[in-house]
Amino acid sequence: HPRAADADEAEEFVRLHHGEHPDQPVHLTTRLRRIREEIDETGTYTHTSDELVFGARVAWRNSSRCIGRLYWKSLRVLDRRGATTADELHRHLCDHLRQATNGGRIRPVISVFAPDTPAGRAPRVWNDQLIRYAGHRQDDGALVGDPAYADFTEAVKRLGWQAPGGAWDVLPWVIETDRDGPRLFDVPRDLVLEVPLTHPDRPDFADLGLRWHAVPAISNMRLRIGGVDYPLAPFNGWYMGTEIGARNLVDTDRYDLLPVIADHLGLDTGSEATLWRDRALVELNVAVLHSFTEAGVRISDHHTESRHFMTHLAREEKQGRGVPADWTWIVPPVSGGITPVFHRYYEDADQRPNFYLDDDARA
Ligand code: HEM
Ligand code: NRG
Repeated sequence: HPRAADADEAEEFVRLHHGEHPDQPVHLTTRLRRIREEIDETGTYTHTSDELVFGARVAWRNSSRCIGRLYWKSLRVLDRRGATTADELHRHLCDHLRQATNGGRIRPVISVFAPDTPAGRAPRVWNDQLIRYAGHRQDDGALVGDPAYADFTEAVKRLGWQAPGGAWDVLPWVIETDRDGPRLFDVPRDLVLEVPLTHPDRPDFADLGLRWHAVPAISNMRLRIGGVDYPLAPFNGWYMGTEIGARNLVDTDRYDLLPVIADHLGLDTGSEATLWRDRALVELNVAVLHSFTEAGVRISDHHTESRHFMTHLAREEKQGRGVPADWTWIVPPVSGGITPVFHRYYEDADQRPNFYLDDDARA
């Protein structure tokens, strides 16, 4: 569904950009008139490089579910609007991973591909993150790998993916263009940094064979800037340890590992009141943070990230800006009450630019 740009939203965005860059050489009323003309003629308009960079950074700043926003100004923005073929897209996605991973010194990066316009549909990837593990349904009903990806795994198998069948198989990319339809691409192994999990004071923890990938790179959110939709704009920062140690490896509909870890630690699982789940959970989170740090892969713990978010709130308020935030996402999934972000409430608001999931009712 090709889309026209919303002229009022364009104006609001250009005014915001101008207001935050008072020394910009671009004349506000001239730019506004040019945009109106362009939309009248073509149904859309093209962002300048400065507008694209600012728009992507502010979309992060406005992401009310994200605790990591202190660094919003440092987002590295790769302008990939010119890429059209699946091969070009593939090369740029590889380059994204290379620049983001940076040998473990992870950098926040976004790659912005072509927008939807009345002239044509933008390219897409089917993957919801650039790096994820497959989930293989066995004949006996058991599941090997990440259950959250069982349907996606079946879809890529139908497209011809030859799955190794292990618990940690990195899923291939499905890149879809109007010209070629969906095409499968393997993610080059050397671009996927992974960390095997070890525990600082339990040498045999490594025997569990657990691991996780270094870079979380969301690729299914639409970036909306000034009334223009960029359906493919994958972005990444670094992990907060709890995302891996309290959710991905722990949720009962994900790797569901607490019973395995409790058993490994020799905990008494006979009664909930021994808090064996909580004890296993803490040791797993210790292992995640320890392993990433030892491997030289940037990660942060939920106490530090919560403090940084409080700093962000203060800094933004000093700039005269509110910080829209969703308490239910900001508060970490372990030890909520001993982090400062727990002890207050937040205003939430749908401020633009922003990132949207396409089944969102909003926008
Ligand atoms: C969500 C941390 C960078 C945009 C989150 C969540 C965490 C987090 C913990 C909640 C995830 C969950 O519960 O599943 C961080 C950290 C970063 C970072 C530590 C390090 C720099 C970024 C960047 C962007 C971004 C660079 C965009 C440019 C978002 C968005 C969500 C989110 C849109 C909500 C995702 C959704 O609705 O599923 N972030 N983030 N974050 N973050 Fe960040
Ligand atoms: N919980 C998801 C990732 C969501 C976004 N988290 C970030 N984003 N840290 C997971 O893969 O566990 N980021 O851009 O850094």
